[in-house]
Amino acid sequence: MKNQPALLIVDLQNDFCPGGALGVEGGDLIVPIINRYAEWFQNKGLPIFVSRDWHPEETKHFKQHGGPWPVHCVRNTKGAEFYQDFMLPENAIILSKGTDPEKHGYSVFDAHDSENRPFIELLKNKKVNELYIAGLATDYCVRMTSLDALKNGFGINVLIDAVKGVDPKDSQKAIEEIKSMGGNLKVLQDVEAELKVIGQ
Ligand code: VGL
Repeated sequence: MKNQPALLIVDLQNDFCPGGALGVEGGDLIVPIINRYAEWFQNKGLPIFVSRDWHPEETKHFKQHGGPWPVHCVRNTKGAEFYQDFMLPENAIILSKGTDPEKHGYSVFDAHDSENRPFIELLKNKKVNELYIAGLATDYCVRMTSLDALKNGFGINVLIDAVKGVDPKDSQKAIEEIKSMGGNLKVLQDVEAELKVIGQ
């Protein structure tokens, strides 16, 4: 089957960037690289999905309700907005996750678009079978999303120059795990070379 790629940018939100409630060290440094990936996919007319953590005020995801995390990415707050330097592509499809107060919602496969359509349905509609994954955080949402993608039969490419994790050791482990399950690791140069020949 022909490859039908799509870009997936995970949780590039204020609360996950330095200064945010759950700031990932260096999370802001990947933003210019992500903008480059987005430009390539946009110019080639390929789908771009952008996820966001979009929690209610009360969720078992937060410490005060028995979960592991400080309050972050509460929907319609500054912390949940996309990071200022991220150039949200015009045609990006926004996916919200973590909306169910009973679930963590780490994986983008738990996310829905504005019409409540699940991510996997959107992928199938667009006949996407290969994801290029960037964003935050390597050891949580990027990891869970990558493993879910593989489980569901999608090819995946983790863009290792465009992801950052909460814990460097856990992030390294996550990358190795993804690789051992069949995921590819790529950098901008690899993807530029692949996309250059599309549509020529
Ligand atoms: C995430 C920790 C808590 C993530 C979300 O987006 O990777 N990490 N909630």
